[in-house]
Amino acid sequence: MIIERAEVIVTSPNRNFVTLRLQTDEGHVGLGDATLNGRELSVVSYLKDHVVPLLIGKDAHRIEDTWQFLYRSAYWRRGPVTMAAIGAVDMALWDIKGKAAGMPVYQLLGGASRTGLMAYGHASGVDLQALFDSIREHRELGYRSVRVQTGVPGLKAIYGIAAQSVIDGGLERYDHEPARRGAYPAEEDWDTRSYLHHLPTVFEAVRSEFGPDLPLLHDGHHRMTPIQAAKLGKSLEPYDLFWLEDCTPAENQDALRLVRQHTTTPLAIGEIFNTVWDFQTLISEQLIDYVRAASTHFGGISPLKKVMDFAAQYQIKSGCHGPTDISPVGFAAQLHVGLAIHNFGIQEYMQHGERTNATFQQSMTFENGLLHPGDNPGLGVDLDVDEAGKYPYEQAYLPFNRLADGTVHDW
Ligand code: EZ4
Ligand code: CO
Repeated sequence: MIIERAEVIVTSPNRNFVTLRLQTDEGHVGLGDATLNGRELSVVSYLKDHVVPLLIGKDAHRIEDTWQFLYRSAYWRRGPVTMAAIGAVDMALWDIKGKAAGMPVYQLLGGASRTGLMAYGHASGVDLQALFDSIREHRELGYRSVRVQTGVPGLKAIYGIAAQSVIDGGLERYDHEPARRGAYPAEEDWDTRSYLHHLPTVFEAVRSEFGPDLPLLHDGHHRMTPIQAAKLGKSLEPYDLFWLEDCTPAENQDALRLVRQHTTTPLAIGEIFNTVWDFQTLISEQLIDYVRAASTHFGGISPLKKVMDFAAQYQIKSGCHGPTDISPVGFAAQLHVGLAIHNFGIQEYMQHGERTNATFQQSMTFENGLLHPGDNPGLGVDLDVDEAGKYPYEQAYLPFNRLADGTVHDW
């Protein structure tokens, strides 16, 4: 089965998505997600200029060989642009293999290890009242666990509080994400001291309102030093978090060793990691509890399965990154992995907007708090190319942070 055609499709139904569409001589179509939030066109170029020409004429069944060829033959390794491009090829080839076999991808990965994947949603609010309302809304939507993010007194705008923005003249959520359309990133503010004082009071209030059973998560979004993160982990111990995510910037992995020495709050990291090797120390030294890798930014399904098998030896579980800037294709890819592996932990699920769901038809279901990728052959996602054509790319950036004295801080 030969790859005959390869196209890169950019569409912005609610936000920008980059999709690789491969077609074989036997008529099978495979989709791969190559969306890199805020840097989308760099992956389009990497694919169109450097990858697509190498794919035409290749055997579509040779997933591992194609992955290794794209990874090793470039000489320059890793990085989000390269790995998103390779990830899209990998997903598209798994999609094709599933369709050729007449099976959903999870069957090819070993079959289902559970009935569905526990999902958590993003509850947030500028203050406690808004946060409580958001937690209730999420429970009504069927979520059995939630991430908790709130405003911090004295700070105007911070990460993780669902915002609204104007699209086509109407007020609509911009796919629940903080990226903003425009030519320059929005500026937010930050003060770690205020945050460290405030956050334990938020979790205390949430626990007293909602009781001890609801699994609660929190994303530190890379903004603390190791000792600050250790202090936060310790101060949150009475509230029994499911995990504390990205407590320190991802570059310095030694930081996690220090945090680990001080707290039993479970740690999750890796949404901006690109390869299995980025997790080598964190997994083998048991410095984390959950692997946050996303199929899209991690080189696809093949390496995600490998890192999770490695993690399984240390009782470390999955917690794949599932924001709306992962397209329905990338999201489906990690649902298939999550359903198949033994060491599944939890799946982040933010939910795409209506136009996104109309552009990408999905066999996925969300029932009783559990996600399932569906049983359509392949990944179970179809891209409506005409619909996609209605929504051209729009420049959008993630925000950045400045401290009160003007210093740029991690966002
Ligand atoms: O900020 O996906 O856990 N989720 C996150 C996300 C990231 C965005 C960046 O594109 O941290 O909201
Ligand atoms: Co995160």
